[in-house]
Amino acid sequence: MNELTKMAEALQIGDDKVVYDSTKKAIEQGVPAKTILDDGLIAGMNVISEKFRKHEIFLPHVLLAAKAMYAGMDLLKPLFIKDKIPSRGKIVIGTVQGDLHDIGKNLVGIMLKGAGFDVIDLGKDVSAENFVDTAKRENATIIGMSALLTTTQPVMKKVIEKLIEKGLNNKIKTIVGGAPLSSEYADLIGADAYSYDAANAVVSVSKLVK
Ligand code: B1M
Repeated sequence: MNELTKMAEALQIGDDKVVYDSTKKAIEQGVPAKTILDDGLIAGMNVISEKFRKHEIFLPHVLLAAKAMYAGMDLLKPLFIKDKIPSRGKIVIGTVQGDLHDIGKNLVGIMLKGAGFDVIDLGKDVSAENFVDTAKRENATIIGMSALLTTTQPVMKKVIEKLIEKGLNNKIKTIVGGAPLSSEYADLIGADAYSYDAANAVVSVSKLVK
């Protein structure tokens, strides 16, 4: 069994020790970080997502899988982030209020940092006020919001409404993402960009800062 398959299977049973070891081995074998992420960690999490959706597994199982995912992501992080790149712009990111899913948002942050953006990560459960106030205070030109729940998506609209209310919508652009979102939804709420994954978020943010 190769390290990527081993990693994906270990992630599914929440074995963070094996995920850590096989991520380390794959890096040592020269497997590209993006391949380890996509074909190892995300592949494992996709199986968890499907089983959770079908009610074949329950929340504690998903929590263990998330912990195992982080064991691998922590090793990959430095490989995506290169030192001393001049800043290409400042972006405030976070998972919206009421939502505790942060794996995807963290990946977006890692990729943006790796591409030379200055990233202020507000974490999860971030209120509309916090997004807008921080972006204003820090002179950020972009707010990036993540939502994984259909019930928390509307917070993104609140952020955009606040920017308009404060006359900041021309200065601060918004990008949204997360599994339940679509470009149609992004258009509907007036977001400036939508991205379906972390690599694409870098492309979209690069366009927004131009
Ligand atoms: Co939850 N969960 N969860 N969960 N969870 C989902 C989202 C769900 C779809 C599962 C399902 O039922 N099939 C479902 C939502 C249904 C819905 O709203 N329609 C769900 C539910 C219901 C819940 C709870 C309500 C369960 C409960 O309590 N009964 C609860 C809610 C808690 C809360 O937030 N208030 C809950 C809890 C949890 C855990 C805590 C156990 C855990 C999260 C741990 C953590 O994040 N630290 C968890 C997990 C892991 C999942 C699934 C299985 C996997 C999510 C994940 O990390 N994927 C998820 C199933 C699914 O998404 N299909 C599910 C891997 C990650 C790399 O992908 O986050 O999609 P993703 O990010 C991608 C892209 O979406 C995109 O790029 C990323 C990387 O490529 N992207 C952006 C994300 N943000 C972006 C921002 C951008 C651009 C791109 O620009 C700024």
